[in-house]
Amino acid sequence: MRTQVAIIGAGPSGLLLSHLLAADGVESVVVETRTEEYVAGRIRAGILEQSTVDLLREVGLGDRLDREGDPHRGIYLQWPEERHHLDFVDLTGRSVFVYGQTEVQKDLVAARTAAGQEVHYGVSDTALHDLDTDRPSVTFTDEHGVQQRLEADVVVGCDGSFGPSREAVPAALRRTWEKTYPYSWLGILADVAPSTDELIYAWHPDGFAMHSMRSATVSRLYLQVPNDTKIDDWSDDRIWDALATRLGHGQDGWQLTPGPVTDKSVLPMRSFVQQPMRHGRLFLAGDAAHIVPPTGAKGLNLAVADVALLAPALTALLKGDAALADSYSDAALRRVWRCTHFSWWMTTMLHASGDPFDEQLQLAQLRWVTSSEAGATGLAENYAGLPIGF
Ligand code: FAS
Ligand code: PHB
Repeated sequence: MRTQVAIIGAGPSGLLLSHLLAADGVESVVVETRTEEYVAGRIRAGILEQSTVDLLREVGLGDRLDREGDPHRGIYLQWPEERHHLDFVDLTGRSVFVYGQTEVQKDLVAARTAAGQEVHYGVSDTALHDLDTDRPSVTFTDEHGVQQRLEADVVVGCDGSFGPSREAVPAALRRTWEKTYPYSWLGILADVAPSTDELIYAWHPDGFAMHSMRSATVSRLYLQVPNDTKIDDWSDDRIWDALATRLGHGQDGWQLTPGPVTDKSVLPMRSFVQQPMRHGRLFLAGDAAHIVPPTGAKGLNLAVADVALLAPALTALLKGDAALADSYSDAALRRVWRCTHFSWWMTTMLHASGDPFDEQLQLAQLRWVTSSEAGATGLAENYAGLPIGF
């Protein structure tokens, strides 16, 4: 098999990259270890920043987003007895959209299927070869158990945090940074109308809580829990009680309305960055190169920003102009580190650490960000998203 660009991973970065390349007349083949249904069903991100929404609209993927997405002007920051709204539109002229990653994935799969994109699902033994030559290739066992070799001009690792691509960069040439946070998120989906019009990020001495949503009838909420939490130790009632306490049920007449929990899971929190995001004819994009704690709603948006930079770089490279490809890693990492810092900042500001000194710093920071236009603008600028070319 031969193509121009071999893409490993059919998550949002892999499929969006294939879509952007096709728009430039560049052919690609995608290989994916899971089934199409499994990838589409993973419950993950919920917030699209302005740049992501703008890009999806530009490339013909914004119709359902505009019909079913929920534009939000900002968020609420809260601590006991206080809740303050930050209006991103007033502060920066940019907004965000609530539109789940599962919906983005469905739109991507529909568009790529309609375009006849070649995607091999259910592969195994994926391996990368000859990346430092101009004839790289990917080998894999296809879903029928047949050994395949996909020859390409370029290989792109869009294979997330557990794929083989990031370690295909020689250890002597790669540098990684990693931070594991001393807490995790317990996330639930519930068939109940959200009790808030926009997201609530709540600091509480018992631990962080967040009220998000997926639609007018489905809520998405999170609780800070210890790292070794067993999901079976958290009954639905215990989850709703903790959410009510931490989100301020009864405060100024506000009520949290519980409902049937349809999904619950524990998500570890970590920051990870690998550089460079390129080695020879291998390029990395999305979670293959970086992981952020979800407190800043950046994971999916960073993946989109990577491929928005990478697609024109590869198109030019395949036409003989290597300038954008040569600058891709440094350009992408500027945004990666900005978003890594913002995600760390939101996480350490909002999660209880048990340290009384930390607690005072966190409350002082929350009071400043909600009372100073400069502080609020700094948060809004990062949360609602920087221009793609930042
Ligand atoms: P993905 O991980 O989505 O996709 C990589 C794909 O590569 C997968 O489909 C995988 O099966 C495939 N793959 C792996 N190894 C392979 C191999 N050997 N061969 C072939 N294919 C292979 N972000 C937020 O902004 N907000 C959130 O609330 C949030 N929650 C999250 C919850 C979880 C449990 C996880 C894991 C992530 C969450 N994220 C969240 C981040 C998430 O949204 C990612 O940023 C986003 O999925 C990145 O997309 P990709 O880079 O395409 O990686
Ligand atoms: C979500 O709705 O899943 C969500 C929203 C904002 C975040 C993280 C997750 O920061």
